[in-house]
Amino acid sequence: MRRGMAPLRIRKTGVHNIFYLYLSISVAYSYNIDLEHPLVFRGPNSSFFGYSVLEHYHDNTRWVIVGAPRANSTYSSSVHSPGAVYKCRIHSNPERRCTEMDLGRGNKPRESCGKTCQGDRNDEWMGVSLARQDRADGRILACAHRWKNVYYDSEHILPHGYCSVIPPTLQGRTKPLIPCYEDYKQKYGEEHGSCQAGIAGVFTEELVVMGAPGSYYWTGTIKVYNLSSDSFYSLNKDDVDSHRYSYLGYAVTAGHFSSPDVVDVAAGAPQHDGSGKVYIFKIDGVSLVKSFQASGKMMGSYFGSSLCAVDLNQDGLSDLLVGAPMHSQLRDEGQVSVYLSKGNGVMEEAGVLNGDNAFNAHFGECITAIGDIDDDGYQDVAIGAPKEDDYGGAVYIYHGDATGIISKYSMKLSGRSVNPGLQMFGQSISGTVDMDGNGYADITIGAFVADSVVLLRSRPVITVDVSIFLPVSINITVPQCHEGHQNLNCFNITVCMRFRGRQLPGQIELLYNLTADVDKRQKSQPSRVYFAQSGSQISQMSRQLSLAIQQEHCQRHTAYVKKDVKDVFTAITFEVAYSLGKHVLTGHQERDLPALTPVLRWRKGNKIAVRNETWFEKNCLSDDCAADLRLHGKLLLSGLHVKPHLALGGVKNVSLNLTISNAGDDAYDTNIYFNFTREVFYINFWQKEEKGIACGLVELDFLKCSVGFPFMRAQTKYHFAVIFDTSQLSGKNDTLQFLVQAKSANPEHRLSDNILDLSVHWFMRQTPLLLVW
Ligand SMILES: *[C@@H]1O[C@H](CO)[C@@H](O)[C@H](O)[C@H]1NC(C)=O
Ligand SMILES: *[C@@H]1O[C@H](CO)[C@@H](O)[C@H](O)[C@H]1NC(C)=O
Ligand SMILES: *[C@@H]1O[C@H](CO)[C@@H](O)[C@H](O)[C@H]1NC(C)=O
Ligand SMILES: *[C@@H]1O[C@H](CO)[C@@H](O)[C@H](O)[C@H]1NC(C)=O
Ligand SMILES: *[C@@H]1O[C@H](CO)[C@@H](O)[C@H](O)[C@H]1NC(C)=O
Ligand SMILES: *[C@@H]1O[C@H](CO)[C@@H](O)[C@H](O)[C@H]1NC(C)=O
Ligand SMILES: *[C@@H]1O[C@H](CO)[C@@H](O)[C@H](O)[C@H]1NC(C)=O
Ligand SMILES: *[C@@H]1O[C@H](CO)[C@@H](O)[C@H](O)[C@H]1NC(C)=O
Ligand SMILES: *[C@@H]1O[C@H](CO)[C@@H](O)[C@H](O)[C@H]1NC(C)=O
Ligand SMILES: *[C@@H]1O[C@H](CO)[C@@H](O)[C@H](O)[C@H]1NC(C)=O
Ligand SMILES: *[C@@H]1O[C@H](CO)[C@@H](O)[C@H](O)[C@H]1NC(C)=O
Ligand SMILES: [Ca+2]
Ligand SMILES: [Ca+2]
Ligand SMILES: [Ca+2]
Ligand SMILES: [Ca+2]
Repeated sequence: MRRGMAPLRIRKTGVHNIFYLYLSISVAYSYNIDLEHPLVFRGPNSSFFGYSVLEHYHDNTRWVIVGAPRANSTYSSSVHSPGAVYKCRIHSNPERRCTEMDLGRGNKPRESCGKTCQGDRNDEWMGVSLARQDRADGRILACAHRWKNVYYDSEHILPHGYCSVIPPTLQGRTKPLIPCYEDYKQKYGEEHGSCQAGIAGVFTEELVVMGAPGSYYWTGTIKVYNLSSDSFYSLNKDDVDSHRYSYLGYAVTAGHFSSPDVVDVAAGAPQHDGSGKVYIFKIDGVSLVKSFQASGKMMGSYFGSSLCAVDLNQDGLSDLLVGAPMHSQLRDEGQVSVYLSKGNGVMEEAGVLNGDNAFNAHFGECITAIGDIDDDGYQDVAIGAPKEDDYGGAVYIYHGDATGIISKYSMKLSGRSVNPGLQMFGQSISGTVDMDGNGYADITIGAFVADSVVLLRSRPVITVDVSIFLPVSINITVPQCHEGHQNLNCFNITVCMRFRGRQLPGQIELLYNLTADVDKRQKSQPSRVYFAQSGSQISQMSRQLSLAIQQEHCQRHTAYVKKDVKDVFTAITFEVAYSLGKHVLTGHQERDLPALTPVLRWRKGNKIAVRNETWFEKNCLSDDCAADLRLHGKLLLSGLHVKPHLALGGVKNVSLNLTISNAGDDAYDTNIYFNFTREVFYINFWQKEEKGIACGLVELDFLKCSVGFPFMRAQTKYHFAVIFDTSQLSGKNDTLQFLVQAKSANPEHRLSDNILDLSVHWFMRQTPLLLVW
C-alpha cells in the first residue's frame, strides 16, 4: 500500500498576524467572516487537494469533503493517480486530519461496468466535481470526468466520465453513474467519445445533473438523471444551436427558475460562438425544453463557464449568476452577470459584478450560494477570483436583498492574507452549512495549487435598532428655555437603542456620537443648533452605554437653537453613529473552535448610523411653501426739492423709502440687497415702530438688509428707509442708480416684482469746469 494522506498541521506563527494586519489596512470593508481563526486542511502535495470542496453534515457531525483529482488512492494503489475524495472532520480534530473515503471501487486499474463496458481508471480525475443534496441527510455526488471505457479497444480512447453517488454517512455502497455509456453501443464512441461527463455536477432532491461538454465533438450536452425513475431525460437538440466546440455542460446548476415548486436545469456553453452562452431547460415529460437563453457580450470571455442558482431577493424563484472569468478590459479581470427571475421562465438581466476589476483575477471562475451568512433574511453569494494577486486568489462576498443583489461587495477574502502559502484560493467554494453551530452559515474555500482548503467561520451579527425622537417641529417665535437671563429656543432629543440577533452575548457596550445639523456640518457650514457641555457649545456629543439584549435603553439630550440662525427653511438633521464596545462572550468555549465575537450589521458600505430630522415650524398654505415678495419704493432727495433732475452738489443725502410685502407663505431668510456706486456712502437705515429690519454693508457698494427675523410672515408689510450720502459724487456719470432686490429661502414663482431700479438723472451745469471739485 502506498502512503496515503500525510496530515499536516498548520503552524501558528507570527507571520499570520502580520498578514491579518495587512488585510485590515488593505481591505475597504470588513464584515462578518472571521479571518483570525481559519481552519486550514492540507492534502498530499501535488494532489490538487481542494480542486473541489463541499460542506457536509450528517447527524451532528460536520465535515468538509475535498476532491483531490490528481491524488494517488490508498484504496486503489495499483491505479495511476486516479484522484481521491477526502473527508475532514470539523470538531474534535485539532490536527486537521483528513482521510480518504473508500468509494468501493476496488484496487484494479480496469473495472467491469456493463456488457460492453470496461473502465480504465488511470488518471480518471476522481473528485473533479462534488455536489450534495441540499438537506440534512443529503447524498453526495463525486465525479471523474476522465474515466474511460476501453471495451472496444479502438485507437482513440477518449474520456467518458464516471460519477459516484455517496451515502450521507460517507460509508458503505456507492452508486455508479456512467451517463454516456449504453450497452452494445459501439458507435457511441463518436457521439460521446469525449463525453467528459461529470466535469460539473449538481444534485437536487431527485435529479443528478452532469455536464458533458465533450459530447458530439465538443458541442457538449447535459445528462440529467432522475433517481426515482432511474432514467435520463433527453435534451431537445433543436433547442440548442449545435455548434462544435461550444462546450455545453462545462457548468451546470439547477433551481426554481420558472416557479417555486418546479426544478429547472441550467447549463453553460462557454465557447459558444466565441462569446459563450447559457441556457435554462424545463423538464417536460421525458425531455428537457429550453426556456431561456442568454449570450455573452465579449469574445473569449468564457461566459457560462460558471453558474449559480440562488434566490437573491427571497421571492421563491431562483435567480441566476453567470460567470465570464476571462472578460477583459486589460486582461481577464472577469465579470459576473446577474439575472433575476420574473416567473414563468422570464429572466431579467440586472447588472454585472466586477469585484475589484483586478488584472488577471479571473473573477467569476467560481460562484457559490453560501446561505444567509449575516442573518438578514437574504441569501448571500461568494465569488472566486483565484488568479487575483498573482495567483494567490481572492473571494468576494456579495449580499442578496429585496432588489436582487447589492452590487458592492461587503468583504474581500484574500488568500495570501489567510495564509501566505495559499495559491488559487477561490477556485472552489462551498457554503450554506453552519459548521461550528453558532447559528450562521460558514464558508469553505479551496486553494488546490497549495493542496489546501480553508474553512472561514461567520461571526454573529448584531442588529441595533436606533430611534432618534425629535419634536415634529420647533416653534422659534416663542422661547422654550431660560438660561439665566437668556430666553432660548430649545428642544429634547431622545436616543433609544436596542439590539437583537442570533447567538449574541447578553450584554454589549455601545459607543455613539450624536451630531446636530449634520447636513450643515457636511457642507462645512456652522450648525444651527448646539448642545451645552461644561459651558461650551458643541455640535457633537459622545456617549457610551451598556445594553442588555432585547432591552431598550433611552437617553435624553437638550439641543439649543442658535440666536442668529438664518436658515429656518431646511431640515435640521440629527445623526447617531455607533460602534461596538466591549462585550463578554458567554457559553461554552471550544479551544479548537473559539467562539467568534459579534459585529454590527452593515448596509451597502454605508456608515453605521441612523438619522432623523425636524423642521422649524412653518405655516404654509401652498404646497411648496412659496413666498411672494414685492418691493415698492422711491428715491427721495433731501435739500432741494426740484425734480426729476438733481443738480450736482445741491443735495447731500438721498433716501430710499421702501415697502416690502409678502403675498405668499411665510418667507424665511428674507433679505433685501442694494447695489450702488462706490461714490455714494451708506449712512443708516430708518424704520417706524415695527421692528424687523436690520441692515449692514457687505461691500462698500453692496448693502444687505434682513427682514422679519426669524421669518417674514405671510401678508405682512414693512416700511423703511435707507439713507446714503451723495456728497462725494464725482459727476463722471450722469445717472445715480440703486439696484434693489428682495430674496428669501423659499421657492418663489413671481420674481419680476422683487426687483427695483431706483435711478436719478443729474442736472448738468453749463460749464464742464464746474463738474470738477
Ligand atoms: C509539501 O509541500 C510543502 C509546502 O510546499 C513542503 O513544505 C513540504 O516539504 C512538501 N512535502 C513533501 C513530502 O514534498
Ligand atoms: C502518485 O504516485 C506516483 C508513483 O509513486 C508518484 O510518481 C506521484 O508523484 C504520486 N502523486 C501524488 C500526487 O502523490
Ligand atoms: C422523477 O421521477 C419520478 C418518478 O417517475 C417523478 O414522479 C418525478 O416527477 C421526477 N422528477 C422530476 C424532477 O421530474
Ligand atoms: C423620527 O422622529 C419622529 C418624531 O419624533 C419619530 O416619530 C420617528 O419614529 C423618528 N424616526 C426614527 C427613525 O428615529
Ligand atoms: C424635555 O423633557 C423633560 C422631561 O420630559 C421636560 O421636563 C422638558 O420640559 C422638556 N423640554 C422641552 C424643551 O420640551
Ligand atoms: C465619534 O467621534 C469621535 C471623535 O470625533 C471619533 O473618534 C469616533 O470614531 C466617532 N465614533 C463613531 C462611532 O462614529
Ligand atoms: C408658535 O407658537 C405661538 C404661541 O403658541 C403661536 O402663536 C404661533 O402661531 C406658533 N408659530 C407658528 C409658526 O405656528
Ligand atoms: C444726512 O443724514 C444724516 C443722518 O441721517 C444727517 O445727520 C444729516 O443731517 C443729513 N444731511 C442732510 C443735508 O440732510
Ligand atoms: C421717507 O423716509 C424718511 C426717513 O428717512 C421719512 O422721514 C419720510 O417721511 C419718508 N417719506 C415718505 C414719502 O415716505
Ligand atoms: C451687487 O453686488 C454684489 C457684491 O459686490 C455682487 O455680487 C452682485 O453681482 C451685484 N449685483 C448686481 C445686480 O450688480
Ligand atoms: C453710469 O451708471 C450706470 C448705472 O449704474 C452704469 O450702467 C454705467 O455703466 C455708468 N457709466 C459710466 C461711464 O461709468
Ligand atoms: Ca428570486
Ligand atoms: Ca444575507
Ligand atoms: Ca457558523
Ligand atoms: Ca414676488
